[in-house]
Amino acid sequence: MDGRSAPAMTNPRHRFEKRHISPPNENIVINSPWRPWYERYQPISYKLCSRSGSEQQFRDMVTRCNNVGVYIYVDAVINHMCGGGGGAGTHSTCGSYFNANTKEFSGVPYSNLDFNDGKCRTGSGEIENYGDIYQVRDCRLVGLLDLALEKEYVRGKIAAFLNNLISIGVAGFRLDASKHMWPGDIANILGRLNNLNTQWFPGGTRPFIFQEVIDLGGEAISASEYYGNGRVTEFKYGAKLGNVIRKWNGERMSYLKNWGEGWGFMPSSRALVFVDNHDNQRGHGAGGTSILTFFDARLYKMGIGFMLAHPYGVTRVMSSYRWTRNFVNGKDVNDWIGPPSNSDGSTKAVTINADSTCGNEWVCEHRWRQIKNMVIFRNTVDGQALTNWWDNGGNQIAFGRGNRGYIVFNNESSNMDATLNTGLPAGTYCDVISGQKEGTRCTGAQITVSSSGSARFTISSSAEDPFVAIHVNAKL
Ligand code: QV4
Ligand code: CA
Repeated sequence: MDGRSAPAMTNPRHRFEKRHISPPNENIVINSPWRPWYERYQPISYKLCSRSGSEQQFRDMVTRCNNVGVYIYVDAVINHMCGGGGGAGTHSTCGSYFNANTKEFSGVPYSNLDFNDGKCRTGSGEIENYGDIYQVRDCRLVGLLDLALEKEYVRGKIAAFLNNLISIGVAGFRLDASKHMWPGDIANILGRLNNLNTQWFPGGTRPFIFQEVIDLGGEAISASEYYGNGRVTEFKYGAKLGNVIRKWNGERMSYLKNWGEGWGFMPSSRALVFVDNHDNQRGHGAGGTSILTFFDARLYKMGIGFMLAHPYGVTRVMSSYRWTRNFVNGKDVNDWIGPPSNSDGSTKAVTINADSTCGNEWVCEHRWRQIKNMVIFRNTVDGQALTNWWDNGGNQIAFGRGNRGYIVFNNESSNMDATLNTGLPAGTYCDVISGQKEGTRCTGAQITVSSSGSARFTISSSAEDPFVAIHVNAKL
């Protein structure tokens, strides 16, 4: 959604940063009476103008980001156009005419020949049963007009859209609603894509692809059907990690010892993982109430800290805006609220305050010191195996990443005082959670690693953040 991104890395030593952005193409404008965030998941054409700005502004952003090594990944909504109830007119972000009743989208153009309604066999035309793979792929997802992706014409239009983005300089795509597309149709479209723009990427570089498939088990469609096309979202990750950190269902952090495939997740080499996403942070999509978000900041930082320290998967950090939740019978009836916006409907700028937090109601989780520093930790330990696991059988755990980094959590209601084998070279390290290394000093806690590699960790159960992380790039 608006502003969603992968984390910022401030350390120039790091190779690059990735940033996942909201759908940039033309979408329906829904005034009901205020504009919901989810209108961006209802395409009207593949022109590049949205609440986030014009095509020129988009090109300018991609160019400026690429020039400083911040690569852009576009959320590509190619399964469908707007909802069948979307009406007719030019209430669209670039003003293209469309008619949802006759399935005419003049900005592409698509006509009624380009949709799946003839193929869908349900009475309502909607997906009624997720146990039927034909319904899931050929019927309408929540009323959204389902594109006939087996058609040469439709494939060509989508490939042209994605290739236009590649030529502008984007580095890859999240394929929205991939479960609702046949893996073979996705493969065909991907086969038409150009290599990345050589102004910024080495010749022959393919776009990075990750497919949104919600597979919590128990459905007819499995994530594994999509491995051949690229990475796949692993939704079990955030749902289960939320239970562990919240200590629900008898879960404890010590059970994380075999986190990953040992928990029934897809192979690490296939997985794209996250603690929360733009859907499940507000009760859409999958995961339910266990999902950790910025609203539970203390637990959230622990969850993100664990994810970024652990070697499993390609990780993604959420970046959000604040809204006021209003739970009615367990459901947030404000789950539709769109991004901070100006009176003309455009999205408010992400301003940066003097203390480096964000203004205008942007949460900017990726700028939180603990999260930003854990991204640096992840880059520092990249390629190292998980080593020196320790736990107390309950909710105190610790592990290292070879001789590059070490992290310790105390999620108990009692204080922790333990001397642990870190595997790190002897020396004094800055804890990058309570502070960080600045010049020749630590702004937060300091940890001393002995010549044998051991160090004493004392973590109060009431600490602002009950975890400590050290790595070789934060050594004095
Ligand atoms: C409603 C009724 C329909 C009816 C229709 C009539 O529910 O039964 O036919 O009106 O027009 C919005 C409304 C939804 C409305 C629909 C069509 O919330 O009530 O249907 O528009 O008008 C996001 C939101 C949806 C939103 C959609 C389009 O989450 O609420 O629907 O955008 O604006 C499954 C999928 C998975 C999906 C997840 C949410 O397998 O793919 O649900 N996740 C992705 C995105 C998500 C997005 C979509 C897919 C669709 O991450 O953000 O949905 O692009 O698990
Ligand atoms: Ca479909």
